[in-house]
Amino acid sequence: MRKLGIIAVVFLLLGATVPGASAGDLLNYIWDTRTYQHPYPTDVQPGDLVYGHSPDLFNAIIPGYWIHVAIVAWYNESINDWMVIEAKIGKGVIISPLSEFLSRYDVVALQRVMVDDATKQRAIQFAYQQLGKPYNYDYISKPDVYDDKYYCSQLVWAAYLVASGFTVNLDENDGAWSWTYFYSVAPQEVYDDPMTYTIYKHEA
Ligand SMILES: [Ca+2]
Ligand SMILES: [Ca+2]
Repeated sequence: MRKLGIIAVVFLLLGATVPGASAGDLLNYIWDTRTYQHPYPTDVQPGDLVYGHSPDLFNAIIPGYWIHVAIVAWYNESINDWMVIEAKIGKGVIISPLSEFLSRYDVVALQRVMVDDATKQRAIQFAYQQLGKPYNYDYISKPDVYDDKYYCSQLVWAAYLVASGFTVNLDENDGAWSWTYFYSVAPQEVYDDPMTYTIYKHEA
């Protein structure tokens, strides 16, 4: 796992030195051309967290089984799809349809957070307020809650911290050092946190 951490460092340097457009555009091209098939999850609620796993390049970049996480925001009646808010490599904080999100990954999961609905709505609101901010490539330092840039798991972690009045920390090790994740909050750590539980998982 230490090797994966070192790759994360390399990617951090890549993100810091290569013009964001080229590396990000390549990654998004790979995602956009993928069409994994998953049954649409039947039990979805605002505030749920959706995860993706890819078997290849992306798992070398992002340590942990899950390489991405987004927060479910609202149901869009006009396209019959849930909308998720995500901090995406090369794009920053954006809104995406859940069906498009699911199609990028060969394994997907949906989790529920053990808080009340009002807290979930505040978490969604926090994520919404970050729309348009750039992607944060720093997977090493302690992430800021109020930041001018976010990575995927930093966004959902910060959203639930603020929404809960700093009582719900979705980082499994609550910001402690690890050789795999350094001081970051990885998608895997949100998945493993005791305040989240899995309600749907599917492998294409
Ligand atoms: Ca925790
Ligand atoms: Ca952590």
